[in-house]
Amino acid sequence: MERIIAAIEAGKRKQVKWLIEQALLEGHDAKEIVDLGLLPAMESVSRKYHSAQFYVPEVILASHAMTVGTTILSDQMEEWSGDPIGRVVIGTVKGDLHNIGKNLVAMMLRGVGFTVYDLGYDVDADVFVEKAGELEADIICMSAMLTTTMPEMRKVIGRLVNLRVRERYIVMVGGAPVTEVFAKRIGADLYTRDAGMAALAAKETLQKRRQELCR
Ligand code: B12
Repeated sequence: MERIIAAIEAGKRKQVKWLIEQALLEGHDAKEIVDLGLLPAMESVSRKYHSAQFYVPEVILASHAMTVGTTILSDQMEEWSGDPIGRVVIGTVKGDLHNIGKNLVAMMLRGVGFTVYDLGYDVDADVFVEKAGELEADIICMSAMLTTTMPEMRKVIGRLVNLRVRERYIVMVGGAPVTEVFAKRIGADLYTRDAGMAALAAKETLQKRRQELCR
């Protein structure tokens, strides 16, 4: 795991790919590699960026190496054999290009059995609403990493309310500047601090909602 962390920090994409493939061959599972390799690597990159040891070019290289890792591990997690437990539409809100955290949330959701439609980053409020309708999603997940883009989340919820379809969806929000208080204030249903908790909370909340509808 230390070598994976070092390779991500150094932005060495080929090495990251090779090391993750080796780790999988040695029997480590995808979640373990995320928890002990990918997440600590990005935490370390964030710290180094914060303390000016890293600048934007190094962060971009590390992000690309991280994406190599999440792509390989997503493929692993997609090997879900049971019926999907629900549908999720996920994206990073308009004006925001940060997608590492969002990718991790998508991966974890797939890991617990959701079918996930990833809309990418810089996603317009109308696209969230249209795609959720088109794909008959159960959950809309929004990620924001900039304080300036957080209001986009409120905008999406506003659109759902105006179209009278708000009750159809569980709206889940997250990202480093997002808080429980903010989530409540904008009328979201769910907030969690990290990707692992997001997947479990999404599953639990959807199951609860279905049980309530059956009563
Ligand atoms: C990597 C990075 C970049 C990369 C992004 C690459 C990419 N492909 O994503 C690049 C270099 C492109 C970039 C650009 C910019 N960035 Co930047 N970036 C970062 C950095 C260093 C790390 C972010 C990250 O990936 N963290 C790791 C992931 C795993 O964590 P995470 O995203 O928080 O996700 C976790 C949780 O939040 C949660 N989660 C995330 N999404 C969701 C969604 C749901 C539904 C749920 C439930 C949970 C959840 O789960 C995840 C995993 O557990 C942060 C610093 C920091 N300390 O966070 C700055 C940071 C976010 N950037 C910042 C800024 C200002 C910018 C720029 C404006 C330029 C600049 N001056 O640096 C541009 C903006 C571009 C744009 N329009 O978006 C600021 C934001 C300040 C603010 N509060 O608004 C930060 C905080 C740095 C700082 N201290 O100044 N950045």
